[in-house]
Amino acid sequence: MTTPHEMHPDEWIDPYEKIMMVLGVLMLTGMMGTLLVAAFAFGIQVPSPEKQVNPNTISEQGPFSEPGLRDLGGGKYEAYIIGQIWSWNPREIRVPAGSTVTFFITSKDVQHGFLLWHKNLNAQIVPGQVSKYTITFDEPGEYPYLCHEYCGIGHHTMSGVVIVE
Ligand SMILES: [Cu+2]
Repeated sequence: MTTPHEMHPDEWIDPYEKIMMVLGVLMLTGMMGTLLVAAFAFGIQVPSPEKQVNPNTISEQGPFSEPGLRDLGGGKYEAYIIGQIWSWNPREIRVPAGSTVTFFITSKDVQHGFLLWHKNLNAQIVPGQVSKYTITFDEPGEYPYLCHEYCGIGHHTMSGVVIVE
């Protein structure tokens, strides 16, 4: 029977284990490379918060004290939306077809999720942070928005709608 100190160093690691180690390092390197190329060559980055607000005072001061739509002219709008248990304020937004709406969304209490149907808008809504997204609505119709982050017993009632006329 051979004892470890009699083995040649090449035999200390099982060949299959050696293959798995090499594969593991290759995969990690490949994935890290993909991540770096996506982040720096294609500029795909995690969205950073637009700005920070104090959830305790948003109802009294700042743009969230009057949630809703602002008409900037030329088909451009801003929508200030507050998530709170268990509703969105406002529940309805109306814009003409062809409008570009920049959404500023924050939460008054716990973490919510903002999902806008038929559009590529899916955001975490974190108290104290403002999430900002710009969406163009070319097609008339109804675009419901709802909470997709479980926030308590009335979570399923947390919905609203963008009506494009
Ligand atoms: Cu919810």
